Amino acid sequence: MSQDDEITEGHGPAGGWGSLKGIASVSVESSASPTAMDTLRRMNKPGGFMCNSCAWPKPKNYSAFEFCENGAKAVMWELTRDRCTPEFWDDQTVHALRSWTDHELEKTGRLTHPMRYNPESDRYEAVDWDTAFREIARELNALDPESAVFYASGHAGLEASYLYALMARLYGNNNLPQSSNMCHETTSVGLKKVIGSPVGTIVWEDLEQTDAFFFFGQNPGTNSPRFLHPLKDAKKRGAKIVTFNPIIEQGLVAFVDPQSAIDMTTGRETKISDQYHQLSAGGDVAAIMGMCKHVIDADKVAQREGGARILDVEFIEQHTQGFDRFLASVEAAEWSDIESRSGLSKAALKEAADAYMAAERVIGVYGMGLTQHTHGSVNIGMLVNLLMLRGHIGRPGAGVCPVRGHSNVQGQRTVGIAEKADLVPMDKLRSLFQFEPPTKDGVNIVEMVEGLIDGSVKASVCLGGNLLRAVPDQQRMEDSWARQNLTVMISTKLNRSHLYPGKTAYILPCLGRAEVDQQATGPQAISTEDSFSMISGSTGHRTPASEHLKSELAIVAGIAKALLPENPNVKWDDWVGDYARVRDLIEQTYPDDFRNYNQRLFEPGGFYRGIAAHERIWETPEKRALFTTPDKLTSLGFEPRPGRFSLLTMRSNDQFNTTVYGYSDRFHGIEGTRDVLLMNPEDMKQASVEKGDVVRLVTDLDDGVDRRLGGLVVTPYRIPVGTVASYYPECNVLVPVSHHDQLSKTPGSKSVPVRIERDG
Ligand SMILES: Nc1nc2c(c(=O)[nH]1)N[C@H]1C(S)=C(S)[C@@H](COP(=O)(O)OP(=O)(O)OC[C@H]3O[C@@H](n4cnc5c(=O)[nH]c(N)nc54)[C@H](O)[C@@H]3O)O[C@H]1N2
Ligand SMILES: Nc1nc2c(c(=O)[nH]1)N[C@H]1C(S)=C(S)[C@@H](COP(=O)(O)OP(=O)(O)OC[C@H]3O[C@@H](n4cnc5c(=O)[nH]c(N)nc54)[C@H](O)[C@@H]3O)O[C@H]1N2
Ligand SMILES: [Mo]
Repeated sequence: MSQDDEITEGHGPAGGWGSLKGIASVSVESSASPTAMDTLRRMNKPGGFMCNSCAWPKPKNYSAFEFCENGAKAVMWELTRDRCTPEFWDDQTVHALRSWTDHELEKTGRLTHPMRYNPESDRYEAVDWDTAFREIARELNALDPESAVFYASGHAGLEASYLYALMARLYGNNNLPQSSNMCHETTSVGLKKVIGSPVGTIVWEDLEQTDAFFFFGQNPGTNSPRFLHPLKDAKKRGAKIVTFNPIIEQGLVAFVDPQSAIDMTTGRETKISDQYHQLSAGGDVAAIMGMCKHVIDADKVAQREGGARILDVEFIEQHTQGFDRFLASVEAAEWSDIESRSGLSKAALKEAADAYMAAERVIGVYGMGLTQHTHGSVNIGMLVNLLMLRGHIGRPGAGVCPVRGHSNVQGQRTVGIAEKADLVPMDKLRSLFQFEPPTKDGVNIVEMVEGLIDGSVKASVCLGGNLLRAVPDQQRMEDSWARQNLTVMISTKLNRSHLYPGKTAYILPCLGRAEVDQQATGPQAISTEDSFSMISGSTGHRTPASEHLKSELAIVAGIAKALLPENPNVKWDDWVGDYARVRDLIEQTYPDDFRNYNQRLFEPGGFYRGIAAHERIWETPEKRALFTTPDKLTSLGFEPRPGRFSLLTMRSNDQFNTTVYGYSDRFHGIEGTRDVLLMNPEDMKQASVEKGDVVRLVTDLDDGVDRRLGGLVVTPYRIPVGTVASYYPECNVLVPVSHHDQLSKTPGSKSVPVRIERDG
């Protein structure tokens, strides 16, 4: 290979000095306040505030620095001294700002005033809160309630989220889509279907007892770095880690603990993965099928030779259904299909199966690599099949661990932000608030996008997020979004969604998680639920970024009070004055989950909501856990053909979703740009492109819509043949809204069929 064909690679372990440099550079880039470090020390501890980044749990025995590179960046970003004030608009128009990058938009700093769009000047202008609430209410009341949507992005706490959902239902719809519709909805639907639980089954103690972690498409180094600490401890105990991922993720290769003085000064690394299997995107069904085939074969040998059974026969008999059919499909699967669909050899899968069989207790971890496919639910069913062969659900040290995204994304679902009416205890709402809750299901994100395109969605209220940038078919969305009668964005920073204002458009700036939330009865706490279903209180200590900010809860209540008729059982002012009263309502609505909510708010590590499948109680219609039989060995929704590649949209370690902190993705070895296309050198030959060529991707789907993204620089990379990768959110113009998981409608962002063309 010539010098020019050199493969780009990630460098350095996760953690270590690289993470401190990463934090330092965001600190400079964001102009974070000099006292930001004091704030970081209070993070994720009782009495402090809960990280506003990801949903990884907080241990009971917290350390002095209970934060990670990712969380520190998110906090620094929020604690910037930069402000996007009304004067910012003196020199800018909305249309001119469309040429700015996401990074430049957010770097304008924290929003300081409620702002209303003026179409004549093409600018946002400051407005007072009462006017904003009144006009938003007027616009919403002029519509059929079915045409308004209330989105939430997983940032807001349980109290504001409960009231947000209540407001939508009092107004008259269940149109409450959430960011998890683009994320772990596959879990909410697919995992629930097979084990009766829409969330993971493990708790913190299980991490300390397990013998093996199997990682399928989750990247802790970038997306949940605090996970690396229990992984390091597990490795010390001799536990094994086996990873399936098309891309080499540095955090799954090695870790230097930034909290350990010895590790830092000596550079001592903990090797994370014992086995790293670079499968093709969408290859998990086949890979797991191959492992199951090895396990079943080994069990047959054991039976023949009179040895101990490999399968947990008792568990399978007592707790599951569908095993015989699944067994038949394992026996029928051909190794040639398994190898070609997974991109892995029979021998590699034997190695993985051996590690699986050697472990008494196994945890299956997964993330977007399983959920964001056309057959993402099939992926999850397969992982559960594998775990159940040896009874690895609902016993110590074993279980299934979906790693959730936003800090309260799981909790928002728990307290009623749900578009599906049957997930909400409507009888409780009816008796508490004396109204008739809507019974019709609302829209999820895919249906919302379809509704925006066909014009049936006429108003959107967004509690957090940058929805326009996060959804599939982004280009088609931009025009449709701006056709709405009303857009309301409750935000902390300026983002692209603000630049496509509806006929009436508001940006409502809210407090950040680290800031003091002062109300009539004093400073308020909020609460969040993490990936392990632990609920923790959070109290901000910082002076708010502007005196004009309101809390998310106060903004929701402000809109609701203006919007809805008087109801003696609905006391918006009292609830804003004292959030403990909202927690009482949550407890009354969900008594099993939130028993003694206010008393338990600050228990170290949080209090446990309880998950039935953890106790081997299966809340499926069959009252059993289900083995599922896949109808094909791939989670892709398309077949290979010459010139067609499978595009995986990825995250850099310098971004939080649509928030781009900077352009240094050291874990992937990409510096100074995000406009890259990662390709296997073999594929480069096939496509007749060379390193440095500028290409465009065109979505390879015949539905009459032209989807293309140019300006991408070809970068040779260690990635399986047939799979190419580029960054999210830039690639969202390429993801067709119709390309989603069949069961849950989660967009298939990890496997988009594309062609490669020369650009320019
Ligand atoms: N720093 C940072 N932290 C974050 C976020 C962020 O953007 N930045 N986002 C937050 C949110 S909302 C979420 S949902 C989580 C997301 O966290 P993750 O679930 O980790 O999501 P991704 O990084 O999108 O993808 C995970 C991994 O899947 C792999 N993958 C892709 N396709 C396949 C496949 O077909 N099979 C397998 N086995 N693997 C595949 C990718 O290479 C990648 O390593 O992180 C949260 N935390
Ligand atoms: N192609 C592709 N598309 C994807 C994905 C992918 O992997 N590939 N991932 C999907 C996933 S997993 C998700 S979760 C979505 C995420 O998509 P979004 O919901 O858009 O992501 P956020 O990070 O919530 O959005 C960032 C904005 O939230 C606002 N914000 C930040 N903090 C707060 C706060 O405390 N309160 C309020 N009210 N606002 C705040 C800021 O204004 C900021 O601009 O994108 C999805 N889209
Ligand atoms: Mo997410």
